[in-house]
Amino acid sequence: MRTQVGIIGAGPAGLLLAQMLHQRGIDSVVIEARSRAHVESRIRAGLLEQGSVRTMTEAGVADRLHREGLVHRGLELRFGGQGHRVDLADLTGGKVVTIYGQQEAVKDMIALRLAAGLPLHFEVADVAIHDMATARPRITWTQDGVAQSLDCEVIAGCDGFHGICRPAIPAADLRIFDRIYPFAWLGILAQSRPMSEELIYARHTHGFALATMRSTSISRLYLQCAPDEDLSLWSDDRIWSELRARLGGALEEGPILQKGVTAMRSFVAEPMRHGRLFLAGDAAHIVPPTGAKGMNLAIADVRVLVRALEHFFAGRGEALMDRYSATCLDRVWKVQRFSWWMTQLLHRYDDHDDFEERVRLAELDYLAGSTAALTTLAENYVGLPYAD
Ligand code: FAS
Ligand code: PHB
Repeated sequence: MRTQVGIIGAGPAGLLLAQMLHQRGIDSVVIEARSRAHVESRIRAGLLEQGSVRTMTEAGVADRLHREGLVHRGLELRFGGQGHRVDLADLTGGKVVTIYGQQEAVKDMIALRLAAGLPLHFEVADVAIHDMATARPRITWTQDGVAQSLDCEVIAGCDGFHGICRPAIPAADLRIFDRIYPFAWLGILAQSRPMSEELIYARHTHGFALATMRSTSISRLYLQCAPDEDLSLWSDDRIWSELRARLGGALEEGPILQKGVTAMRSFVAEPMRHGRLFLAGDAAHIVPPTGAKGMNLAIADVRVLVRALEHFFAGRGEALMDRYSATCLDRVWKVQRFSWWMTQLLHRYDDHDDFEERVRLAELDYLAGSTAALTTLAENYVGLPYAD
C-alpha cells in the first residue's frame, strides 16, 4: 500500500488529522490497535475549548456537537464551604467552553471517515515504523495475521501515551519531562441529573472533587484518591457519600454506569518530530485532567501539523515541518503550566505542612476576589489563542 500520510492511532488526534488532511486533498491511511467498539466506548475527556469547537466545525465533524453539546459560560470554584462563580464569558470577551464527550467526537469522526470510504483499519497488531529518518518512511503491521506494509511520505504518531511511535525515536534524540502526582481521580459516569448546570471544582479537607456532566441526565463526577486506589473498596454508597461531603449541596444519586481510576501525570517529550515522524496528542504529552486540556491540546497539535503538511505537499518546502515541534511545544508548556497550577491549587497533598495549606487557601481566597486573577484562570480555561 502507498499513501501520503500514515496515521497511527484513531483517537481524537489521528481521526481529526485524517479528516483535515482529506479536506485539503491529502491522502492518509489510519491504523488503530483496538476495535471500533472499544475506541467508541472509552470514557475520557468531556470539555472542549472554544478553539477546539471552531476547529471541529471547520473540519466538518461538529454537526452533532452543535446539536447536543452543552455550552457553558461559567464554572464554580467551591472551597471553605462557599461557592464562587467564575464568569468565563464575561472575563474573556464572550468565550465559552462546550461539554461533549470525547467518545462522541470519536464516534462522529469514525462514522464520517467510513461513510466516505476512506481507509481506517481497526484491530491491527505488531505495528512498527521503518526508515522514519528518510523521505520514504514505512509502517508495517499485521491484520488478521496477514502482514501489511504502507509506504508513505510522512508518519503521524497519534497512538497515545502507551503507543509505539514515541519509543521508536532513539532515546538519545528525545528529552523527557515527567512528573507523577501523588494522587489520582476516581471517576464515575452516573444516570443522574447533574448537581449544577455548570462545572463545580471543589477543594475540601478530604480532597478534590469535580462535578461535571455529559448531558442533562448523565453526571460525570470525580474525586481525588490515592494513586494506587483499590476501586473494589469503593461501593456506590461510599462514592456518593464522599462526593456529597466534598461537593456539598444536593447531589442526585443514580445508577453508576462506569467507574475508573485515572492517574495524574505531567509529561512532555521533546522534540515532537523525528525525521518524517510527527508526534501529536498524548503520544507527545500528558497533562493532569484538572484543567480539561488533554484532548484540546491534541486538537491544537493537529492544527499545526495540518498546516505544515499542507505546505509540504503543496511543494512549498519543509519550513513549517521544521517549526512543527517548537510551535506545538510553545502551547504545550503553557497548558502544562496551567494544568499543574490548577492541580496543585485544588488537590490535597499529604506532605503539605500547615503553612503550605494556608498559602493554598489564601491563593484561592485571593483568586475568588480578584478580577485580574480570575481573568488569568478564565483565559487559560477557555483556551489560549492559536499560533496561526
Ligand atoms: P488517545 O490515547 O485518545 O488515542 C490513541 C489511539 O491510538 C488509541 O485509540 C489507541 O488504541 C491507539 N493505539 C495505541 N497504540 C497503538 C498502536 N501500536 N497501533 C495503532 N494504534 C494504537 N482529558 C481531558 O481533557 N479530560 C479528562 O477528563 C480526561 N480523562 C482521561 C481519562 C483517561 C483514562 C485517559 C487515558 C485520558 C484522559 N484524558 C482526559 C486525556 C485524553 O482525553 C487524551 O488527551 C486524548 O485521548 C488524547 O487524544 P489522542 O492523542 O488521540 O490519544
Ligand atoms: C470532564 O467532563 O470529563 C472533565 C471536565 C473538566 C475537567 C476534567 C474532566 O477539568
